[in-house]
Amino acid sequence: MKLFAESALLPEGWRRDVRFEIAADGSLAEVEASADAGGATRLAGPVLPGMPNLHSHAFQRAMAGLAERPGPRDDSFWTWREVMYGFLGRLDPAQIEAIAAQLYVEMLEAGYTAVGEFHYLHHDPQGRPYDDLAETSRRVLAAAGRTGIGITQLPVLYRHGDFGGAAAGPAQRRFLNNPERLLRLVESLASDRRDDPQVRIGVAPHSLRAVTEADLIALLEGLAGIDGTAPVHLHIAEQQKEVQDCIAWSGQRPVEWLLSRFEVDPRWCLVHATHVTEEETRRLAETRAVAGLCPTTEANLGDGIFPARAFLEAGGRLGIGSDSHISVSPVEELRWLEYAQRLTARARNLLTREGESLGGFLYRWALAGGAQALGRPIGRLAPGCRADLLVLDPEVPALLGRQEDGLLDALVFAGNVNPVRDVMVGGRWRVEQGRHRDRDAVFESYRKTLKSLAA
Ligand code: NGQ
Ligand code: ZN
Repeated sequence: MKLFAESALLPEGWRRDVRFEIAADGSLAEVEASADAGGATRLAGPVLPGMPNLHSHAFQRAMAGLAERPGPRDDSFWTWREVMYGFLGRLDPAQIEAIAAQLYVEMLEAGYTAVGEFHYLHHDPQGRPYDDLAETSRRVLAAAGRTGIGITQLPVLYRHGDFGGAAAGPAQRRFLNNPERLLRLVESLASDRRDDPQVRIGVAPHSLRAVTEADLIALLEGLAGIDGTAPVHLHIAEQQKEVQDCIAWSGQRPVEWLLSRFEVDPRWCLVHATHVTEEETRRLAETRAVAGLCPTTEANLGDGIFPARAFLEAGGRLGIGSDSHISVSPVEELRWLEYAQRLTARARNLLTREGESLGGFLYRWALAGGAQALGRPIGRLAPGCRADLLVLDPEVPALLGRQEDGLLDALVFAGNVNPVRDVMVGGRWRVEQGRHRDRDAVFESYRKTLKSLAA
């Protein structure tokens, strides 16, 4: 297949008259700028690489908005978590798949072409493993396959309820595995999907609350025997209480604890490293691991504000995720990353250098960090990478007359009416004129699922 764009964002910058040649395996075979259209299909507007969404708990899409009324006590992350636990206690595998498919349709229409699924809902409501240990993992992969989004699935190791190996509570029993059993699950998925260019399997120790040092060592050692370069994600230092509890237990802060014991490298992604000191910020940047930020969820849960400016100045890498899916929009994540900094510093244009486009900078930065964290050849319109691209509608009022990085500034700061027109993932069109091809059918199963959950 050959495509032609009048304007496209390539790794070397914006280029005009770009011809893309797509190989049968869904990767880009050739990308040529200042080319002739020849017989190539002309795209309807400017082209961007699709955005990776590096952090998702798919099932939470169906509870978005259900925890927005004050309860009898002060509400917090921890009271939200109780609501979330109550919600997930009833989900069955078919419902998990239907919710994930709905979410992935929404992600694709919003311009996310790959997702990092931090998957921990492994067992039945009583905590018994399904006959197939990977039952729910496969359901989520099926939802990704059906909708077409690329996926890095990160089966979660969750073993304990708090720091120091405290016992998990009854609401957490659906999550629990030991390293050996989780590794069996990972190995089975990884061997099934070895030749699927749309899927990568990694691991996710849930948080330092949910695994001990010995668990983490066993997990990483086992993973080395399955896939030595697989991504490793974990939640870290999201809440102040979590930091205080970590200090009480170990004398160290979470990021400090991790960096002093493990060789954190570029295949790691530390999600919501909200509460970090200046020194932790600098040391984390030096590891070249990705800081996974989910600004709309972090705002919704009252987490706090990651020191993104200091982190970027120290050479840090970051990417975005929609996490709880209170919002499914790369525009909103990128915008709130900057806005939180503006509101605390009471200043403007903070996350980039003099003269540089902020929208352009944020979009490129999240492409690179997201691709690194998901461990797949994505985020770049270059030969050998997946053909994951977005065609913007040039007739949307907010983008009218804007070009190149000016277009990205308008997109990130004023793109409230979604201007994503067509979306290709792995060489296949999944969204056309703003609609996912299976939108209606996927929505019907989602409607049934919500109805049965309400009953
Ligand atoms: C999660 N979500 O695993 O879904 C977590 C909350 C926890 C976010 N951190 C539960 N946003 O961290 O214990
Ligand atoms: Zn999370």
